[in-house]
Amino acid sequence: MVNEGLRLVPGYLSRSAQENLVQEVEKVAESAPFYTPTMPRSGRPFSVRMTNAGPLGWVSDRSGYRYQAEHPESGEPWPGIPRAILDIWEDLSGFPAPPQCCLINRYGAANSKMGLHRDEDEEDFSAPVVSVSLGDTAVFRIGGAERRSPTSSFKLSSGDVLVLAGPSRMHYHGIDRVLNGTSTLIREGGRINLTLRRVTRPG
Ligand code: MD3
Ligand code: FE
Repeated sequence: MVNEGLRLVPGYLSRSAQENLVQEVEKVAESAPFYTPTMPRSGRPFSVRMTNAGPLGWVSDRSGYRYQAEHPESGEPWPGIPRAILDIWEDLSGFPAPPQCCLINRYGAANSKMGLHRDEDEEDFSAPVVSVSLGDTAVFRIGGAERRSPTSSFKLSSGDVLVLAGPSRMHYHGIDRVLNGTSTLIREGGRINLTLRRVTRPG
């Protein structure tokens, strides 16, 4: 089966739940502002801005990709993962421990994308990844275990949740583009993605 373990839950979040999550993201960003990560080695800026909640945040700079407990610009610990986000993980992940990282990706109204990659900076891959889409619709692409594996693409709309368990957890994926003006959820336009992950080995 192609993308075994992938489960898309369209329309999982009501409009009011989505509005609440945008408010929660704004609160997180008050203590941990969005920043522009840069690519390892080249230092080229990402087109997506990022922040995190939870004990470990995913960051990228010239030195590489890694998880760390502090915001890279302020040096402050990341804020806790909001209850409403933990609830989504509890309902859909099927995993007995809470997420350690909530990466928050902010796609602006123009030309933000994310190239094909694997989520492989974690120590432990046994837990699923849970992804929540808010705001403008994204064209999402997913392939297989190798970069050259065939890919397929589908749209992720505001309120959709994607659960990546089993083999799909390690599959290549990316965001080809964001379709401007497809949602009224975010006043300034664009898209927010929440990616929930376990990072360290259990025990
Ligand atoms: C498939 N984020 O932050 S979400 C990322 O929309 C990331 O911002 C994208 O990929 C975004 O790493 C894609 C959907 C997603 C997230 C994690 C996955 C798909 C995935 C992990 C494994 C396979
Ligand atoms: Fe990813």
